[in-house]
Formats: sequence, C-alpha cells, structure tokens
Amino acid sequence: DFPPGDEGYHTYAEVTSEVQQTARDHASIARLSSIGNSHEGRALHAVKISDNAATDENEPEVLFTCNQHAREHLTTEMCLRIIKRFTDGYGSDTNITNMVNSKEIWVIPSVNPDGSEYDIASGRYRMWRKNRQGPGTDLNRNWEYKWGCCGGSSGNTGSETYRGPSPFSAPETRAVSNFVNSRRVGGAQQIKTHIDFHTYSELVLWPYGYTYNDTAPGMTAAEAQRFQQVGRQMAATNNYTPQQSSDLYITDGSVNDWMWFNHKILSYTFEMYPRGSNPGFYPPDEAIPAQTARNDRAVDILIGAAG
Ligand code: 0X9
Ligand code: CA
Ligand code: CA
Ligand code: CA
Ligand code: ZN
Repeated sequence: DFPPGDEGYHTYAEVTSEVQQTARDHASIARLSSIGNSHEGRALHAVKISDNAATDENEPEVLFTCNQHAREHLTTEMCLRIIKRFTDGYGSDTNITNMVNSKEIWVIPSVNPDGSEYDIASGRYRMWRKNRQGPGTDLNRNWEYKWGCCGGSSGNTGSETYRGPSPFSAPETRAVSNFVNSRRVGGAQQIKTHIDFHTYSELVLWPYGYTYNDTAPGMTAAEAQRFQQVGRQMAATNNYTPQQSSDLYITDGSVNDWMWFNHKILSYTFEMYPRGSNPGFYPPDEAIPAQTARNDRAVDILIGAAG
C-alpha cells in the first residue's frame, strides 16, 4: 500500500474499482474495457468517454495515457481526474458536455500497474521506474520507432533506461500499441491527439526525442510548427515550460515518436509537478487536487485540437 499519509493515491485495486464504478454510474457515456494484460497479468484498463459510448461513432478520438513509469503516481491521479471530470460534469457543464458529445475520449490510467504496485508493496517507496518483466524494461524506451537508435536508451539490463531485448518486448507497450493500431479504421487513424503524463519537471514536450533536429523524416517544418503552437498554447495555461523533448535529453524508442511517425497523432509528454527533486516523484497526496486540476485547460485544448 501507499505509505501512511499518502492514502489519497490510488492503488491498482482502487483504480480498478473506481473505473468499474464510473462505468456503472455513467453507462451511456463511459465504457470500460481491457486492452490487454501486464506481464504479471493485471488488466490494462481503458475507459472510453463519449455520448453513445457503446457505439463507435464517426467522431475525432483523443487518448490520454498515464503511469508508463512506475513511481510517477501523480500521473495515475491525473488520468482518474480526467475520467471523473468528463463523466461527473456531463449534462451540467456546457463545455464538458460539448466535448463528450463531439469526441471519443480514451483514458488509460495505468500503463505500468506491475511497476507501480511494486513501488508501494513494502509500504515504503522503492523509487522503481520500469516494468516488472525480468530485470525490468523502461517502457518509454521500448517503442518500435527508432528503438535503440541514438544513445537515448541502454542495452544494459540493470539500467534505469533499459530498452528491452526488442521493440515491444514488453506486454504493456505491445498492448497500448496494438490498441492504437486498432483505432485505424478504414485506413484512417481515429486518434488525433494524445498526452502521455509523466513526472516531474513541469514541462510540455513534443517529438522528436531521438534527434535534436526540429525537422526529420515524417516531420515537416509545418508539422513541427503545429506541435510548437499547440504545445505553447497548453503550456500557457499550466505555466509549464514548452520545448522539443530532445531539448531535455535524447530518448529513443519513446511513445511520442512512435505515435507521431506511425500514426500522425499529435502526441505530447507532460512532465507534471513538481519542478525539482524535492518532492520529486513523491509529492504528498495533499498536492493531488491542485496539481491535477492545473492541467484541466490544457486537456481541453488537446481535445479541441483533435478537430
Ligand atoms: O525519460 C523519459 O522517459 C521522460 N522523463 S521521465 O523523468 N518521466 O522519465 C521524458 C520523455 C520525453 N520524451 C522524449 N524525450 N522523447
Ligand atoms: Ca497526506
Ligand atoms: Ca459519441
Ligand atoms: Ca470513432
Ligand atoms: Zn516518466
């Protein structure tokens, strides 16, 4: 369990009951599914929020993913907030109602449930980042596009950025990528925009991460401009710092590069609160309400950017 005083964070069991309850309470606009299982067999939950949620309608789709990295527990709370805000607010809040009616919003609250459970299993935080397959794979180095290309990951099993033995060797990245592939309907990718939530540093990051160059194969100057424009617009609402992800450091095999190159999904990483190493990955649960609400307007912009 979470250490004493941090019970406001959700364990995997609590995330599961929360998403199940939401699907029961809001059956017409919220649908729960599993996109696959983690290495240890936990269901990877996906919640779809839209009017007529049971029907695949011809509406732009948006994706939010959280908790690729085990110890980044605040991000799971971010996805849970998105689920709660768009279900509880439906019918009373005009903006929310309009977004739910005109889009199909997918939320995956924990991409790495094995890792996050391991991080809290002893009752003291273990500072765990990777999944729980063998030595542990850094899921955000295991995506297929430019996997291991450029010094932005490690081939050493003990490394915090171990990329795994092959692209999509982790069942968790494989499941999310298969899900996104499955949203290509009649040749057209339905998901238009995406945020992958991380902590910490208060940044809005866009691809590519594998190269310092602004433009590269699959990224024209106009497309890079669009990333910058929407990224800066979002960052103006939460006071994060907007930049290309490689300006932070080079990463290869990361989710954003794959989402953009393979699917032309406008895909961002948010590095949430705090700005620095104290409190770093482990802000007290008292920080959850303000630091997740802080991204409400950015989330709305991302949804609007889907068209
Ligand atoms: O290194 C990461 O995966 C992310 N930072 S974290 O501290 N949460 O581990 C940053 C990923 C940014 N994406 C790219 N640079 N492509
Ligand atoms: Ca507390
Ligand atoms: Ca709908
Ligand atoms: Ca659809
Ligand atoms: Zn992270």
